[in-house]
Amino acid sequence: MADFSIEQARKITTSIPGPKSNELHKNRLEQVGHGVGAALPVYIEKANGAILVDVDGNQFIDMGSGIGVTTIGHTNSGVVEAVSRQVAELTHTLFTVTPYQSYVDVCEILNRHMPGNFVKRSALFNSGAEAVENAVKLARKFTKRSEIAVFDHAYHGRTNLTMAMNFKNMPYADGFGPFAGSVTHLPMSYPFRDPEGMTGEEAAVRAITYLEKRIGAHNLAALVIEPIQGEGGFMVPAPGFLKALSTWTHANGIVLVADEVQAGIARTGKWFASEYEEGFEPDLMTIAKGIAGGMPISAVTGRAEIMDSSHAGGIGGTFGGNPVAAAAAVSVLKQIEAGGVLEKALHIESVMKPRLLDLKAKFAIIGEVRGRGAMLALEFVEPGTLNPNSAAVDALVKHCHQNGVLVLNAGTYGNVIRFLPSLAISDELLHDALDVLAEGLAKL
Ligand code: PLZ
Repeated sequence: MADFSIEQARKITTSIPGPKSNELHKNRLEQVGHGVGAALPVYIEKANGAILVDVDGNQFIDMGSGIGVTTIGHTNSGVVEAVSRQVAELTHTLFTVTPYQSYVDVCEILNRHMPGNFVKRSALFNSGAEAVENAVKLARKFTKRSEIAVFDHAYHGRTNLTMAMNFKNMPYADGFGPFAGSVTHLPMSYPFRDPEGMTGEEAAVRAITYLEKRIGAHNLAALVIEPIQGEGGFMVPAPGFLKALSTWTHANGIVLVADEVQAGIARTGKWFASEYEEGFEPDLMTIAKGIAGGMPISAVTGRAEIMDSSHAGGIGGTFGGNPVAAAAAVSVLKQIEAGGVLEKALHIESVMKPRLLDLKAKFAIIGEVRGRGAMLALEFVEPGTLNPNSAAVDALVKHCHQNGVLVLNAGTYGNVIRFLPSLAISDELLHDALDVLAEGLAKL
């Protein structure tokens, strides 16, 4: 991660967005459907490491990585080389027509690293939502049951089934119904907002009791959970919660699906966020985002008997595991295997957490600092209460953007700022980004 083609520094020389971005945005609004949003309409021309360069020449510190995608850094040289080589050799066959080796290589590496002492297999797709859809298909086929359960504050995608699995109506579902049925929403372990002192086991009993009364364990095909919630606001469940759910699903023949789309692939300092809780043993994992340095590819990895439960031809898609995306994924996964990447995520936590805690001590609107590795967040409240403070988040995000730090909001109440920096980021850039945030807090 040492050589950078773009100076790793923040540089703002125009108003934000700059004049060229404004010009492009005017045209975009005429050409692109308005349902496609834009958190910060600066038009990006190139990127490298942890820096984005816009068409006006401004340089932003990227604290979002395209929502946790360019985890090993923008235009990582290994990924660039693998993609360039692959694109000149073979771009498509459709793996289910005539196969190629790189698809199998991606599966083999994921199988090797998914936790759990059982035989694993994988299948590849294009997006996180598609992986979630396929995990549910396989769980239903395997169990011959129809019902699935998800958690409050969850996010699983934008397809019809995954819209029904998300928690928030706005912006994901409003007006887009009718929705898929057989989806039950359960209370999540949310330590900051749960009754004081509630343990993970107690939070699990709350969810399980609801499910047993409302649906019946024997009707349940799958329980789908993000081991650390992403869009919902980086909630890390109370210790014991994930393990208790795991014990219960396994005792009742329910397929446990860990949605690792946002928290997985080195982001939290382990291959998978699920590994943080001993005794939490997912049967299937959905994997996407950070797997291929920005190329679109996703996976379902899990127990061989569940992965094999579909008849041949039941699982697939034209572009799933495309050769170019697969080549990028092999490069990323091999770089993680080579060492140093997981350690870097933990190092980022060791730099950022103390500073975020320091800000919490100074500013009463910060209710909680949470997350793991390079997946950290601040939840904002009205001082002395649990009332969500989304106005503070809006103002702070704007301040950061104006000053060349790309941060993202999150949370059911829009009151969370999340940090998903690239693991190629230097300590200097992290401190610089946090200085800008601190300045914004002082100004509020
Ligand atoms: N599961 C846990 O975080 C995607 C959404 C961006 P896709 N999260 C970012 C947006 O506004 O559309 C996500 C996730 C978890 C599934 C998904 C869906 O992944 O690749 O966006 O389909």
